[in-house]
Amino acid sequence: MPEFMPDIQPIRYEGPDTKNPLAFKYYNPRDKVLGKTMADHLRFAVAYWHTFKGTGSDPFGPGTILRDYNNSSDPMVVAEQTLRFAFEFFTKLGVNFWCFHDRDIAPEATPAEGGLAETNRRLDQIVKLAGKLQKDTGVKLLWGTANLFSNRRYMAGAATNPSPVVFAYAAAQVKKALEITKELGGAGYVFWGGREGYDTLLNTDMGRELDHLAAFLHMAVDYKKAIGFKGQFYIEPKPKEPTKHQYDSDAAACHAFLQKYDLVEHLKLNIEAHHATLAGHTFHHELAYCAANGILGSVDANRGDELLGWDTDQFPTNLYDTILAMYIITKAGGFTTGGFNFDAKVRRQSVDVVDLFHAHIGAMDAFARGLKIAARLIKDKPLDKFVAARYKGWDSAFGKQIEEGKIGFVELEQYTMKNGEPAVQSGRQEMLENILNDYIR
Ligand code: XLS
Ligand code: NI
Ligand code: NI
Repeated sequence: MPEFMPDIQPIRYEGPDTKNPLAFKYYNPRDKVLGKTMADHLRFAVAYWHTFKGTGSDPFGPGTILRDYNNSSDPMVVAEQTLRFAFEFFTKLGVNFWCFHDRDIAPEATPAEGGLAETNRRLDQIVKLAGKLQKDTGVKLLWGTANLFSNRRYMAGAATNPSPVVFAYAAAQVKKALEITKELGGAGYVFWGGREGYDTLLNTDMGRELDHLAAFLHMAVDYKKAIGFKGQFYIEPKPKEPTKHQYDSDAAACHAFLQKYDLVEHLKLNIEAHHATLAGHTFHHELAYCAANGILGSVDANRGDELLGWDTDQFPTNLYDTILAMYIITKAGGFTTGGFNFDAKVRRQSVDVVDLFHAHIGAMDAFARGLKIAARLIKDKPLDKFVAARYKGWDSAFGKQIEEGKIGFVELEQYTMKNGEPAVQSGRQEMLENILNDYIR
């Protein structure tokens, strides 16, 4: 098989002092941090859609990015060439995982070409090749998913569509996506509510749509059991885009939905950094919410732009974000089935293959550096010690009585009458921010 990128050598770790832009400065996969290799902590994955199917198009113009693997008029030849390019990219970059939507890897057939049956046949053909390439390279599938938002049939949603006929089509599509994810040994499967939301409430029965979304997820859980798929299910919060309001708007909204419909034992969350920001939260907040509630599953790593209000899907480079993410994730026990999927795309002017490498190398280094700094914070405990001291009143006999539900308002009133005005204590935010900065070395 001829190489697609003969000029690019496998990316190696060269350490922080290297001036080679095609080398890792911090990500050394075999390096051990807190008793685990960096590769095992970080479980990096490449997102097929942005990295291999992204063309740089925006609302003002078509794509700018031309790739050699797109050089055929036969879409199945393009699909095979894209897959081969992708596995060469994974191998040269040194990532162990990938993620895809069904429609990223194989082109959907029109009704005239044979509809769903032909679409599924095409998928099977590509999945067979993907299985072989996975075996040859050792690269694994972090998660699969279905694209339930691009085709015009899904313009009013998939599981939340006003028509049961569309609901059925979406179910058929997810059934197949689960089968191929299982076949490729996927560690997980993601449900992101593509167009599950509304553009206007004037035409929407919200309560009914939410019931339908839950019914759909229960059917997926049943089918997962039926075929013996062992991967973890995730739901991915996002507040808006493409709809004005998405039902799975943030971690807390997803958690409430999963609890209401008895789904919380079946799905964890896939937190995307910039979806958090779009929801008016920090990435740190969404991860911390999940950790506090035992629903942290996986991460879509990217960032937005503070001056642009839409989903820019840029590669993550902000060290505060990566340090705090690694701090929360590592303290919560680290990933089991999940990992960091770079749900990010290069900018419209970054038209060269080498730009894909720079983007991923920078993001991987940012998380590796974040991991090392977080590990030092975890070992030295400057923040943990402060937090423990701040809450120490709850460790007293009095605090314990409240936490254990042994006393109520009557006793608390008596206590307050006796003890009077509480002493206040500084939150020391500025000192803590300085401590955090001090660890960035
Ligand atoms: C879109 C989502 C999407 C999911 C997978 O904003 O992030 O890429 O991760 O469907
Ligand atoms: Ni996104
Ligand atoms: Ni995503």
